[in-house]
Amino acid sequence: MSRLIVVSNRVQAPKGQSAGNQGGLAVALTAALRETAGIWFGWSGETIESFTGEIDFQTHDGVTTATIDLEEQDVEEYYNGYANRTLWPLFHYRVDLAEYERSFAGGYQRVNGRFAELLAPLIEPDDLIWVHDYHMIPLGEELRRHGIANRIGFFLHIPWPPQSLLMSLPDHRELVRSLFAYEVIGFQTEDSLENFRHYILNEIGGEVFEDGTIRVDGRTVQAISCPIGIDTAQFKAAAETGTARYTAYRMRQSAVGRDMIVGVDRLDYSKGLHERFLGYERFLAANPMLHGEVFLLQIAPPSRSDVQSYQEIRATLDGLSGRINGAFADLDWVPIRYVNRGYGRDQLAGIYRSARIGLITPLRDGMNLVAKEYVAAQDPENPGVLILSHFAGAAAQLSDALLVNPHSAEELSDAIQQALTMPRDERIARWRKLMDNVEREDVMWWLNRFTAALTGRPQPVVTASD
Ligand code: GDG
Repeated sequence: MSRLIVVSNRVQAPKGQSAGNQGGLAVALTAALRETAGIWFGWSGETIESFTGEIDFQTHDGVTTATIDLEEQDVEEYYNGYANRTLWPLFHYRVDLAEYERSFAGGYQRVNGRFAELLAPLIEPDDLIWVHDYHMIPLGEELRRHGIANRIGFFLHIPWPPQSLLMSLPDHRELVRSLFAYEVIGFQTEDSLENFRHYILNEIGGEVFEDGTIRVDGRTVQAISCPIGIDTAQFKAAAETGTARYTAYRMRQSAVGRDMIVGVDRLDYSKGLHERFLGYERFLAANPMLHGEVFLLQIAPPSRSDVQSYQEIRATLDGLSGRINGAFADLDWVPIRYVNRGYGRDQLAGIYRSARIGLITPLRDGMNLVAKEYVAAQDPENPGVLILSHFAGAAAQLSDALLVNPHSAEELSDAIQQALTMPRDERIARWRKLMDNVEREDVMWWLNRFTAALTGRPQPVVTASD
């Protein structure tokens, strides 16, 4: 079996982290790395004064990680710059927030070059290389420059935007052309794949074939839609742990007789938190008899706080939650509990399970794993209701949720009302269909589907018993 080399901006199998605290992606990738004695390569998250090119190798639990430190200018231009101030907003359809600076593009290319230079000598002829996400689009091409002829795959975790938006990116053609150094390109949804195909046909005159292959300038890739899942069995089990039960008990104690609505999102403008609060405000205004009967718990750990648009969304949400609480709260009731911190996975599972509604309303999202986790954590006898944005990649699989347009406060308000009054039979029927998908198309299904395309063989890299 070929050794797997995973490359991503950050390595998500940090030293000494217990398996129970890892996200599903890290669990699945580390299982595949362990099975094939592979390596996970990426940035350590540390900044140093000047780049040394040293690689820190660590082996924990049969998994080897190889991390490098970056210098401050790299982090500013590549990570805070091109990745998070240019590509992230643009790929989430926020051209208004995208910043185009040549120095960002230069830093992005430089860091991808550094990754390739340090990674290339570690690669053996039979290795399969799997590159993750928008930070690393040109890495495949950089590796080819170092003579790497292995099969290399790329998976994009975020949406691929329509051609008309992508064209606002200076050098968009070069960026897209660099993808043709890969053998396989994976997208979260058919929608993203279709946007990509459309761009290729209309912007650079490539050829798109029925079997999913695409040819540009004589180079061929296989482009697939391959939606990521969660480690459903692990999450289901997490919801049954003592920690989860105790957390659920604490939630009930703190809100006796009240229905909880929960949202869990990194503090990011793409997650639609502003619009969600406005929808909830509309619901409160329209339903005075339900005041005191329901509350919204919004967990939003801050992220990317060096980037100005993230500082702005944080300030906006501080103001909005304060305004809504000021207008509607009573002596013994606060309508929004807005929490800027993270919780452990088991606690999170307990919170999901005690919530009557999962309110997940991104304006754009590659997939949205929280929606799947909410489903996996429910009590089969008395499940809650998932309200999900049409614009989350997950909506394509989770069509039995209450699907909403997050831009419409009225639609959000109506959906909350419908969810609160939904009969138990309907909740169970909807949940079963949702859970059926979350169990079937889990993270191992995703991993095996992608690696099967990459190897060109249908055998799974990781088997069910791992
Ligand atoms: C990108 C794409 C795509 C959140 N708060 C806590 C916590 N989390 C965990 C959730 C979930 C993960 O973080 C967030 O994943 P999402 O999918 O919701 O969103 P992004 O971070 O934007 O991820 C996205 C994903 O990549 C995978 O391809 O689905 O579309 O944007 O697992 O549970 N975990 C813990 N405490 C928290 O407070 N332990």
